[in-house]
Amino acid sequence: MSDNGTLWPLETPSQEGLADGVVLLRNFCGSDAASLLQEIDTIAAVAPFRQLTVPGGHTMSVAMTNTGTFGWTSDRAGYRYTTNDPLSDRPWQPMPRSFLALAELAATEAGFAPFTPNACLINRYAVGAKLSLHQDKDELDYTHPIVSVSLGLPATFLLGSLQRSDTPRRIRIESGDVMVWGGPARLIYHGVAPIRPGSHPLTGSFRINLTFRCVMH
Ligand code: MD6
Ligand code: FE
Repeated sequence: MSDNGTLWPLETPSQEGLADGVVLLRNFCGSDAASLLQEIDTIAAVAPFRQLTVPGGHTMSVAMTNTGTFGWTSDRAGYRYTTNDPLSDRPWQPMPRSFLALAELAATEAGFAPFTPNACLINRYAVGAKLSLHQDKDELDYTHPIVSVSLGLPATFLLGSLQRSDTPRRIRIESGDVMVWGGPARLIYHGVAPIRPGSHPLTGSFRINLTFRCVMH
């Protein structure tokens, strides 16, 4: 099955090295998009998307939920991984096999095998939502890569460097694209520019991003 509507050009899978340790797999999972989104609906029915508060006190524009042994969360006390959803105090739901298989395959394709994630952060962006420049550094073990899957509305990904002050490169990311990120790039600054208005055949006015991580335990 294809997620290709008339307005959405069909791209052949291809691989781009964006920086040392950053590989973009274009349209790697376009044909899985509908079934991935169905799994996400099932997950969000139990662990709903929520806009978290950061330690500084502001509310994130991106709404989040998780699947896997660990889930990322934030509140006034800080950022951390938890085994239970703070909203329900029940464990996050097990990661669907299809998610695990996709993450493993993408990591292998990018040269980061073996990779067995135990956390999947699910981000939902409405139009205007953004993610400020940050490093992913709550995982404790940086030998593992991160696999990032984009679905729905396109985004401008901000790809920085190890120094926050460097101006990030702007990279257009579309539904089905998978970015794999590790080794020398594991701690680079990155973010997502405000999502532009639009409509995608599978997600309407949203962008969804999955980031698969291996959290130390
Ligand atoms: C997003 N992604 O694309 C947010 N982090 O919605 C991330 O913050 C991210 O895509 C680390 C590695 C890849 C990513
Ligand atoms: Fe990140």
